[in-house]
Amino acid sequence: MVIYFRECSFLSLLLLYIFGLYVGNQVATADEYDHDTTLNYIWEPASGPVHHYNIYVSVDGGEFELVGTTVDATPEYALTDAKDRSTYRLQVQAVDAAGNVGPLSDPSDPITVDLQEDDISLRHLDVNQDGQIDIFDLVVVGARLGEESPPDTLPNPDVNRDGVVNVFDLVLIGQAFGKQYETELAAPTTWFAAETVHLAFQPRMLLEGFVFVEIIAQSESEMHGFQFDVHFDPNHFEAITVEEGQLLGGDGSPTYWHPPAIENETGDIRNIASSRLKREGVLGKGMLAGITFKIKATDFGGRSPAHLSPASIGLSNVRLVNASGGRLTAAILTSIDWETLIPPEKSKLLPNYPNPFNPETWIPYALSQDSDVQIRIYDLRGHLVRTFALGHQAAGWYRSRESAVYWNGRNTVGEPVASGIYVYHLVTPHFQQIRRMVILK
Ligand SMILES: [Ca+2]
Ligand SMILES: [Ca+2]
Repeated sequence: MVIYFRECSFLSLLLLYIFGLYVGNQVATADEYDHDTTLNYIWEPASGPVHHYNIYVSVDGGEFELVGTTVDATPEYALTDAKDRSTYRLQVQAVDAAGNVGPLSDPSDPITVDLQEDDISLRHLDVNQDGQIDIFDLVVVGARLGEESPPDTLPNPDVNRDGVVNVFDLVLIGQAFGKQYETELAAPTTWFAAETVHLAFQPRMLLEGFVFVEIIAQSESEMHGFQFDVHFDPNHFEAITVEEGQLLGGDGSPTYWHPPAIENETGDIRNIASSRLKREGVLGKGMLAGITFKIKATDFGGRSPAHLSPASIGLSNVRLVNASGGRLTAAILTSIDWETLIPPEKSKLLPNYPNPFNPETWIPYALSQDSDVQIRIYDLRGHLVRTFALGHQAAGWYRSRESAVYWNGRNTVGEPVASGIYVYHLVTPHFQQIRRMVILK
């Protein structure tokens, strides 16, 4: 928004006293309205019995020409359709009911219309007109990439107003990410989809002293874009890189990945964001983004990350968007189980879950060293019911549903076993442990 404000004084005392139609001090302002510019002029009324005013305008130093009159004695005039880069000066002349005309006022100070000095205005970048530039604007552009977009389209994803929605519009929004401005427009109602997207951190060990933290989403609703900030404890971590995950582009759709800003001094990574560049959204489970951290602690010898708090990395400003620009509800599991990064000091067989169960359960365990692993299931009479030969496995934790042993409650020949107590037995060359579980039917 460009506001022009000029004031000039001009007077002719002689004419004032003779005609009473002298026009006093003049103030001119101009308001920008999207493409065209309207210059709104006001001036101090003439002292005599004014019927209306004549308006003379000079464009770019040319002659003053009569461009119109006011409808009555109200001392204001709107000069519409002023051209960008042109300079305007105004003179007014009071006219009384009998047709007597006063002298022309002195010319106003020149006003040059210069829309180009402002980059693309925030108002254009704010596609959904809610007062801030963020992923909600980006997804509208991403969903309409390649379309032509007339200037009067609302909302208009063609933020640079060159007539087509393309990557330049994406980049402009990306550059303004996080900016806000005052708007008198009512914010559009952001509706929330019924489905919840589950977000969680999943750490993976890289080389010793480095960890790769995935931000995983599980969505039963079509997701089109995301934006969030990550905070981390700068005493323990240094963020090295942030990379996009595969979820949004997993079906081969291109995406627009907004490179986030890493601030290691404060422990912030701001505006991690991406949008699909297709109309359709995507659902399922996968990584939104992955962050490589260096773990700073000097005592981290690959043994115990116990000094790391489960909340040492967190998410905020989470915005998940569907292809219609609707907001998906996010359920965020932020605590990180750092222990899973480091193999336990001793191998262990962990309680199966669920227990009791019918008919399926998961059997978790942990290995202190690389081992050949078997899990055997016996009934209480000592008969072997089922054997899981897991082969040679790396030291570490096997306790998620993806990594633990899954048992469907059937024996070696595929028959469902009877209700009752069963024993499960972890066997490695270095370690054995037995636990009990109960099938209730
Ligand atoms: Ca917006
Ligand atoms: Ca454009």
